Amino acid sequence: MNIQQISSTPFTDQKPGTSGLRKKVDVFKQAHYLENFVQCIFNSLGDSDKDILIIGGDGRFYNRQAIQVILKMAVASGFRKILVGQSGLVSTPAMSAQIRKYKATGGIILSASHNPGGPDGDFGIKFNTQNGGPAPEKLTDQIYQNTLTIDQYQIIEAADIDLDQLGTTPMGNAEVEVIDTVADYADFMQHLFDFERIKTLFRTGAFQMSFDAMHAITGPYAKELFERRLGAMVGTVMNAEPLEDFGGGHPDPNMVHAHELVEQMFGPKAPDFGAASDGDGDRNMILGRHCYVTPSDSLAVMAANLHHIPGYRNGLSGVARSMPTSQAVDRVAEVMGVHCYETPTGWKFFGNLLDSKKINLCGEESFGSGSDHIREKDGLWAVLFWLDLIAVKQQSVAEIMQDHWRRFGRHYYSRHDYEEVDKTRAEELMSTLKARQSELAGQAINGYKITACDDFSYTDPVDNSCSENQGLRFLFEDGSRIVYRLSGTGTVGATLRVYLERYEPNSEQHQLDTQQTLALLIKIAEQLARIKEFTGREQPSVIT
Ligand code: G16
Repeated sequence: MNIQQISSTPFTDQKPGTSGLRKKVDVFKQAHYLENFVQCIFNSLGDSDKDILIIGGDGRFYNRQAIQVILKMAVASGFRKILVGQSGLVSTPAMSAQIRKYKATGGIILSASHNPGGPDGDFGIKFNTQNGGPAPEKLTDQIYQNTLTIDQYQIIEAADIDLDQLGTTPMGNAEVEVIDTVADYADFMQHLFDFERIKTLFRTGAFQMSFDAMHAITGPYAKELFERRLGAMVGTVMNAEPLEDFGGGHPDPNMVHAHELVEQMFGPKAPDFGAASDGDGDRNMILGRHCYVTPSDSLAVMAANLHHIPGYRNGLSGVARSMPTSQAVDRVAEVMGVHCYETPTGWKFFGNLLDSKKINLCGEESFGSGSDHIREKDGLWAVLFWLDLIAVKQQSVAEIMQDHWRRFGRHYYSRHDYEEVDKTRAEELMSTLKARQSELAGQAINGYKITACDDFSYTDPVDNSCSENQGLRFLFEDGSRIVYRLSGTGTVGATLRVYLERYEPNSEQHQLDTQQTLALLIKIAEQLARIKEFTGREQPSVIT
C-alpha cells in the first residue's frame, strides 16, 4: 500500500464545540483542513485501538467528498476494517447503535446537525468512541491539542469507493464495506417497542400522523418504520428524501423551522400526532393536534411512563437532564424515588452515567431525548416512544399532557435565542453578568427574589472530571429560573440562549399562554443582562 506523508501546518480554529467541529463548508474545503482534523482524531487513539471504524454522515453537501478522503486516511492510519453507510448516509443514533453492534473502535459522523447545509451552509465532523457516544471532553481536548502541533498527515493512493453499492472492497491493507443501516436500526427499535400495539393505532385509518424528515437523514428510516413496518399511510413521512441542502431549509425540528408541519398540526384538519427530526436524526419535536410538547415536558412524560414500554419493563433506574432543561423531570424522579442528575449541555456528559447504569433515561431542552439503548440522543426512538404511549393510554397527546401536569404540576418553559450576534459583545454580556452575580444574590427584582445564582460547574460522579463555566443560573424564591449560555454549536458570531422557567402547581392555571405566563421573567432577564444594549437586538431571533 502506497502511503503518502503530506506536510501540513496547524489551523488554530479547530477546537471542538458542544458536539464536534462545525464550520462553514468553505472553511472545511481549505487545503488540508479536513485532513488535519481527521489525522488528529486518529493520533489521539492508540495504534492497538485501530480495528473497526464506521463512517457516515447526514448527507449534507461535501459529505461524499469528505468520506472518500477519510476512508483513505483511515486505511493509511492502520484500521483493519472500515464500514461506511450506503450513499454515505448514517444517522447519528444509527451510528451509535452500529458502533456498539460491531464493537468498533469508533465512528466518524459528518454532520452539523440542525445547522443549514449546501455550498454556503455548514459542515461538521465528530468522533464517537467505543461505547457509541460522543468523545468525552478529555478526548476532544486531546484532539484539539493535536491540531495545534500537527505537521503532517497520512493518506493512501487509491481509487474512490462506490458508496452507493453495498458490499466489500479491499483498500490497501484494509477492507471497506458499504452497509445499509436502515434495516438494522428498524430491527433494533422493534425490540424496544410494541410494534403490534402501535399497528393497532394505524389499522383502521382513524389515527393519523405526520412526520417531517425535513429533507434530512431520517427520511429513509422513518419510511421504513412508520409506513412499511407500522402500517401508517403512505405519505405520513413528508420531505422524506435526504438532500444535500435540505431543500434550502433549516433542519431544526422546532416551531419556527418545522413550520410546514406546525401549520398542519395547528390547522383545521390536523392529524392526531406530529413529529419532526433534524439533520442527523438525533433531535425530535413532538406535537399533538393543536398541541406542542416542550422537550423538557416530553422527557418528564417519558420518565413517568417508562415502565409501559417493553424495552424498559423494570422502569426508571435514574434520569439525567442538562442544566438548562426544565425541572419537570426532577419532580417525576422525586415521586419515583430515583436520582435526577443535572449535567452541562452536551450529550457527552450522559455517557458515564449511562455506562455505569446510574440512569437509563436522559434528555435536553434542545429537542433531545434518549436512553441506555445507545449513547446518543435518538429522534425516531422518541417518536416511537410517544406512539407506543398513545397506544397504551388510548389518549390524545393533549390529554396525556393534562394528566401529567395535574399529577406533577406544570413547568412553563421557553428558550429565547439571539442568533449571530457580535461575539465580543456577547462575551462581554456574560462576563459583566457573571461579575454582578454576588451583588445580585438575595436582591429582589420586580418583586422576584433571587435566592441563588452561580456559573454552573459539574463534577462527573464517575470519573470526577470537572467542567466549569457551563452557564449563568439565577434561581428565584418561587422556584423560577433564568439561565444564560452562549451556544457551542453555531458557526457565525455568537448565539445567546436565555432559558426561562416558572413552576405552576395549580391545575386551574395549566392552560395559559407560555410567553404571557413568563412575561415578567422575560422582563427580568432583560434587566439583569441588558440584552438589548449588548446585542443590539430588540427581540430574540428564535423562541422555542
Ligand atoms: C448538540 C449537542 C446537544 C446540545 C446541543 C445544543 O446537539 O449534541 O447535547 O444540547 O448541541 O448545544 P448549544 O446550546 O451549545 O448550541 P446537536 O443536535 O446539534 O448535535
